[in-house]
Amino acid sequence: MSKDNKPNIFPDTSELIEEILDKYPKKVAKKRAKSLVSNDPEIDQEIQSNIRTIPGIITQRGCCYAGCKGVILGPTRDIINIVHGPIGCSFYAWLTRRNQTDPGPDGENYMNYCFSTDMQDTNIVFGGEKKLEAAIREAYEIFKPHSIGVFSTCPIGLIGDDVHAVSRKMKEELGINIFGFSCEGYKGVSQSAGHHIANNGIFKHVVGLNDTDPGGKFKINLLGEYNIGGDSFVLEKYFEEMGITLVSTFSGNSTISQFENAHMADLNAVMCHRSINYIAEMLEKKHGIPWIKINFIGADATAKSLRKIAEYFEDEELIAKTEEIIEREMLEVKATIEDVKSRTEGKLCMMYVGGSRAHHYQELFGEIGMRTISAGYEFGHRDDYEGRKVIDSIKIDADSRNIEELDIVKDETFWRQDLVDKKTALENEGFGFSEYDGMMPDMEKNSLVIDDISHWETEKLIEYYKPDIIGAGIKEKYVIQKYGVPLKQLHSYDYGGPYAGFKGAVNFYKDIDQMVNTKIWGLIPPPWKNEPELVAKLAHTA
Ligand code: CFM
Repeated sequence: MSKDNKPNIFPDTSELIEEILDKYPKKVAKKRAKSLVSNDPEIDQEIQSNIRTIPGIITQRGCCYAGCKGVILGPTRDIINIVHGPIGCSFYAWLTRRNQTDPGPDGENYMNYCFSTDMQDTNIVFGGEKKLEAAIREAYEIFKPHSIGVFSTCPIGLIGDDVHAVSRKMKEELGINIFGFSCEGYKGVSQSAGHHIANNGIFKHVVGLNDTDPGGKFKINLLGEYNIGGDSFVLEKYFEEMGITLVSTFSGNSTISQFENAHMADLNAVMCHRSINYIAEMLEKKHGIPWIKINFIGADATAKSLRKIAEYFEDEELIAKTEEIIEREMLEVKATIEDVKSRTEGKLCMMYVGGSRAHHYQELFGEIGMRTISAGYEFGHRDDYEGRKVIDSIKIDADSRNIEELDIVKDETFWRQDLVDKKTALENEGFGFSEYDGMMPDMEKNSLVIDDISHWETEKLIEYYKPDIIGAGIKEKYVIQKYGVPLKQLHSYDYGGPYAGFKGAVNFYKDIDQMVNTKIWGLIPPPWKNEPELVAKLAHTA
């Protein structure tokens, strides 16, 4: 035991795993067992992920449409995104993700609107293509946008409306860019399929439309940063100060016009590997633009990422400016850590978020001395857990085969041989490109890694580990709080943030300090403590 009475090495998890699985029918237990791994960072371990959730298990996953419309295209302000489907699918399309935007110099911002074709019984029976045409025309007449995206919900695929044909027809009629996504909710096993479909659609219909040089000496795209709670605003300031031209961000605080120009950048910096690695790969294949993995969650991670970008450009002035920013910002970071650490050191957290965040936030918690005893993704793939080295060994199943892989060929006109050569030269000096080692090597021995965690499993873990805080989402929040454990929403940040960059790290330390040190949740007895509880057994085991 260390001086704060917390064990230095996490306890063996075999008993806990057994207890969790024991509740499941045999077949289910066998399947779930492959998604619960007692971590050992020293060895390669396989975790089952990106497969269908077993019916009956309460998952936190979203759908393909959520990943396409909500996650990737949702934060882009100057495109009208029409949801083709019943009105209910549009509720969560309306600013529930806290992806912020500034209105831009032209004020073209449709994010505070909600566009839906509002499909009714008759449209389901007789087809909704005419209604979609009318909706596109109406949206165009009112707003005169220069792009419209159409997003298919489940019934659209079932009744066979061709959103692509309608988009092509309307593109011709109205003379603006209009394109559709076959992102029906049931496609794939989670929102991850929607990310891929959105990446493909933007690459096919938008990227490369504008060859104007965006100007500046150092041009980058920031991929996989969505401006939740204003994160991108913090990062944009650093880039501006460094003299870096941010050609495009996919897709926090972004515009479609930026995407059109993305192939003119010199480097792709990838933040959320899960949701956007496809664009990075395609830009490299088609244009020769290299990509690096960066992370702006955590002060040390931010410093490391800014340095890596500066080093890539091999410019003394840029490197010096970067160091100046880091030194300046670290003053507040260090002072805040010094203040809060005595109250947060040794506390335990657990984290279950969609993809990258369950990994990225561990470092941020670590900076104030907190340890992650268990973490997992809702929909990450094996490479997000184990690193990209496993990509070739991932079995392609029917669900992933369903998602189109674009056939990308070299663009001779806009091929950056200079960048290809630069990459080779830097690689020879040990600079890492196209790398992501995943979450598991960064986690402690005996920490429990769980893919697509269920409510039952979460409850068992709370009883067993008694964590000081859990980072997850709205679907878990109130159940966990009733267990007396504070919950920080790591999707929407509740009402807080920004949490990216140095400023964001400072905000996070302060918020977490307050949360893990309040007694309030322990003072509210949950209903099951005072009221009778019904307990049932599964019929097959009774
Ligand atoms: Fe990437 Fe995201 Fe995430 Fe994600 Fe998401 Fe999100 Fe997330 Mo919620 S793109 S994978 S699909 S970092 S919306 S901004 S917080 S589940 S961990």
